[in-house]
Amino acid sequence: MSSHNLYSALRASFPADVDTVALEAVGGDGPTLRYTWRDLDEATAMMANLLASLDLPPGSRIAVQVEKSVEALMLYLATLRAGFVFLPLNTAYRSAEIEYFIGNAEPAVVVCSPANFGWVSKIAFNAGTRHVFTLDDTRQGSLLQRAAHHSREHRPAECGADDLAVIIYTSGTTGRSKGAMLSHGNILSNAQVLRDYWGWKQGDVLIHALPIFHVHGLFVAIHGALINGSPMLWLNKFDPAAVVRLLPRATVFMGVPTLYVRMLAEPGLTREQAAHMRLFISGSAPLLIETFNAWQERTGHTILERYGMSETVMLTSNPYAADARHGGQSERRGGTVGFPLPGVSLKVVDDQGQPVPTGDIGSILVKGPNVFKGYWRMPEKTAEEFTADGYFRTGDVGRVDARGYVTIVGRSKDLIISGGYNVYPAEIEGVINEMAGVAESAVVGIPHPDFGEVGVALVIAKPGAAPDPAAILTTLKTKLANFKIPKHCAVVPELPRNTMGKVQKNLLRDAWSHLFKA
Ligand code: MLC
Ligand code: AMP
Repeated sequence: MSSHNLYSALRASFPADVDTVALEAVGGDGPTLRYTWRDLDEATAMMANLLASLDLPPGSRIAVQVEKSVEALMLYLATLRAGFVFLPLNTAYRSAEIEYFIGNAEPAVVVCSPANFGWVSKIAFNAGTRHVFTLDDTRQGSLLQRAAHHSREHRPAECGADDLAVIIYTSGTTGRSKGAMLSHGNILSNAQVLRDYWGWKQGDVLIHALPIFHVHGLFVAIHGALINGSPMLWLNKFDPAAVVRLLPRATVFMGVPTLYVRMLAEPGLTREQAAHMRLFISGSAPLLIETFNAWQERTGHTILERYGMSETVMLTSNPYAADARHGGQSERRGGTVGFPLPGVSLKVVDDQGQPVPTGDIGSILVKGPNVFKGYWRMPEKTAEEFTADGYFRTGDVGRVDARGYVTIVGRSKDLIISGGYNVYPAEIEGVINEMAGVAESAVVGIPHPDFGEVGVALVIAKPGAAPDPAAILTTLKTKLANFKIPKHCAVVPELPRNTMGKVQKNLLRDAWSHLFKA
């Protein structure tokens, strides 16, 4: 039986009339394109049949680094449908990063943009990948050409709830990225909980403006709409003015805080323009209370903030309506991430792993059907991140107040979240430290009005050397994804250290925190 195949569950929620519009691709330079539910079903069948025809071993990974498009979404759904494992890759990743992911995941199939075929296929074939297809955001490339020869009918593969559906790479505090393994059951259970908790209903229309290579855009947004049979207004790239223009035709919007900050800069964002909307959701990074308040004032809507991560999908959410589990509280409280979602068990513990008193700060641990199956081929790392009683260590630091609201106050992991993307200082420091004339470096996150937080690189020169900060940033750009590049670099005489000799990043953050203050 195929009842645990995530695609089957989504397909079962399509509206009865499959000839209505499921996706309207708007914006950009191209024409507006409309895709019906039938298009979605048939195109994913054709792609799933193509994948099935390749005679791949069970559990094969399909690694995908392509620009956002409806066809890229179809490829994701087709991979689920065919029972293979989808591996999305940020389009910003450069060759060294892609080489690592492909080498580590050993995908059977790689799909890349036609423009990158030369270098990506070389990496893939060297790593033993048998098939490399191309797809761009204007429906060109070998993937669609090949899929066109396949049947529009396809029976979803039989899957168990614990079978792998997706691997999402998350960077590590030390060492290389880890592939978080999510099962059909992990993702589906979370989608069902969110459908109920956020009150999805008939008539909802989602504006989809996030990238689809991370949890927020790929799971929370897409599954939210599909599992409710709701159409999406689809933007391949976020454009604040375009989103504001679409508000009267939509009911739900999801964004990282930077998207809200940019929309607030649009004069067209008014109470009238947002009157048709039912729900604005924010997550992936802390939403500043100023943004929360400004949004309320401008639009009359209270943003609902939620919290999650790649390893767990969504964990907590402010209430959409009265939450009976919490005395019927319905307030969306700015600065908090709300209550643990139904089915999620969350505790805050001290350094000994003991629960702290209500309101005290500690490490956040979680358990639930949404929590992942472990890191790809890293059993020791997986074991380290789980407690003996099966809780996953999020690396986030927070508290739960007497009313049950969770607040994230910081992170124990050395992580910068910039515009909703995670940046690990250790990775950037490693690349800078290899450069000529550099003795050592420290990368810290400081406040930024647009991205929330950005990296600053502080570099110690080798004796007699004078490395050029601008050249350091230029070299970094050739090696790392653009969102990881620090927004400022300075050569400094020394780095503050504690008695153990460890660099005191908190002091550096304080010293540089005013750099981008408005
Ligand atoms: C782009 N740049 C960034 C950046 N995005 N720098 C830091 N942080 C970012 N997030 C770089 C660009 O390459 C460019 O550099 C310069 O900054 C200005 O770019 P821009 O034109 O302003 O950026 P834009 O293309 O408009 O992208 C900004 C953005 C995008 C906010 C739309 O970053 C975005 O879509 N963020 C969403 C990320 C997301 O979906 N996260 C969810 C993760 S899931 P240069 O040098 O080229 O000028 C997760 C779990 C959960 O966290 O809970 O949801
Ligand atoms: P990722 O590894 O990309 O999935 O990022 C997950 C991390 O993003 C979490 O561990 C948190 O640190 C952070 N995060 C997600 N949502 C929120 C939020 N609403 N507020 C603060 N931090 C968040």
